[in-house]
Amino acid sequence: AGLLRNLGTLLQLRQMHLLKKNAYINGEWVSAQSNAVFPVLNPADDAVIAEIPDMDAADAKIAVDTAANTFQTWKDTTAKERANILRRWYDLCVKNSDNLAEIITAEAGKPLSESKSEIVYGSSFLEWFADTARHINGEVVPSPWPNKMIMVTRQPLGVVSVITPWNFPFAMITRKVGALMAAGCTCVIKPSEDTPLTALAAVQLAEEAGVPKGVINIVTSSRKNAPAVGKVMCEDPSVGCISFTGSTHVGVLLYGMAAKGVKRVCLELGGNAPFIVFPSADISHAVDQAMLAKFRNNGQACIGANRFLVHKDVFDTFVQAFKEKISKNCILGPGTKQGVTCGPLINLEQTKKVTELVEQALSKGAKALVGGKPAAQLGTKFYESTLLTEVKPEMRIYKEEIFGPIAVCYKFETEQEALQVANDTRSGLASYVFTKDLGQAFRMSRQLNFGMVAINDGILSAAEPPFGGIKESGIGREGSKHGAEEYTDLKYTLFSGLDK
Ligand code: TXE
Repeated sequence: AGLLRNLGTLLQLRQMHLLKKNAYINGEWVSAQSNAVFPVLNPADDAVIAEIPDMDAADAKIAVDTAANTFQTWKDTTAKERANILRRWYDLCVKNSDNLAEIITAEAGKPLSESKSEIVYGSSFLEWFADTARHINGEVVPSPWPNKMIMVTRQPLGVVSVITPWNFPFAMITRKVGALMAAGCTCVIKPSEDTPLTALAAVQLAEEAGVPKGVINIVTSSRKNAPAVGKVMCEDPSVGCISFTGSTHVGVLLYGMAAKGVKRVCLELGGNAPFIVFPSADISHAVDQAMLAKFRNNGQACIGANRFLVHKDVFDTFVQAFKEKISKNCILGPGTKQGVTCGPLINLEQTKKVTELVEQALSKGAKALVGGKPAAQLGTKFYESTLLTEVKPEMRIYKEEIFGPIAVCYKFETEQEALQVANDTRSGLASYVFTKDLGQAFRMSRQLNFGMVAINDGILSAAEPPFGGIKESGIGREGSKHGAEEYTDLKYTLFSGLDK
């Protein structure tokens, strides 16, 4: 019954060829060597959408070897060739955006409108890195010695192992693969077990765009096999870099394995973003932005606002307006349904985590002004959009990345207190500040210990700025002119004696 129900969803796809059910190695759509498969579920109704290869270490090794062999020729392509391929891939993603969006919604659960936005956002990295490819420049440095020349060039790192999460299953692939291809690297991707179909569809379009076989390889695996696949992807000597987006826990594990081979890492891990509202702020604007910063993708975003710190003078006004907006605008349901703004959570583990965090907070005195429990009548993975007040720093929900539709509010009295509370976390990814006081905005920008600070805005990711965090939120930057450089090493060549 489950399969039939989902066939209904997927038949809306105009391009059925984008629905791939095999992994992709050396330009071939392949099964696992063991022939094992695992199911991909629709989180809205728990139905099986597809069964795809459950690969293990042996398959990962083949993929890494393929990427290593292909690197020998790919590294010598011109920047212009790589730029043209990326541009064609970008064009195809835009052309197929409706189909790609349907696949995202089927396996990630987000509303179709959000899936479409993700395609626009994710594709923008391919366009950006098509341009960037031709600007990864070296330099010639004045030499301290007469008649000698110092040349500095940027060399691609080789094979990049790409491990991605389920929350932005398309954009996390394009942001990494666009950058590493621009730099001249090849890759093996292990997409999340929850959302492999989007990754496979994106790579089908890469093939159509003319990406040569072996440049991009995809190893699909269940959660059970992820550690074995991950070990090969981190420890094989021909891998030059591990690029990971996911939990801090797994990031630390991969970093440890990379350390054994002294490999480069690019880690984009969890956040605990403060959203600070000062008395001078335009409160109605702040509430609109809070809705975006909190409820986009149902709270499952690493830059999602995790703690709302609101000045005592505007606390009641902000909370009241926020409560009204949540009650009115958060419409729960399957992502395919017209008018739905909040889909299910991705899986049972995430639903359990959110449920426990809220239960613990309520039991210790927090108050739910809206929501506060699972929306079990809709399915096993739905949770009510929730607003909590009376939250204390000792509660887990205050300290941990919630990754769900729970807005947690805390009242502060002084700028100093807001800063101290905001910085009191081991994470350092995104932060948000609402104020009309320019001096205050400047002080916040300087003193907030986060990789990204948005002043009077609730959305800050794009292809142009450098995306990334400090402290336990990660290492390295994605997007921007720096994103492709992450996948290069500087090489210094000294020219001497050539004038003799
Ligand atoms: O992440 P995992 P999960 C945070 C968020 C969330 C929590 C747990 O707080 O609640 O992490 O989510 C692969 N070797 N973020 O469990 O486990 C896994 O298969 C190799 C923040 O989904 O880190 C998937 O492809 N790979 C975040 C990827 O790691 C392994 C996005 C991410 O899964 C592996 C997601 C192993 N041993 C969660 N174990 C963000 N920064 O946006 C797991 N994986």
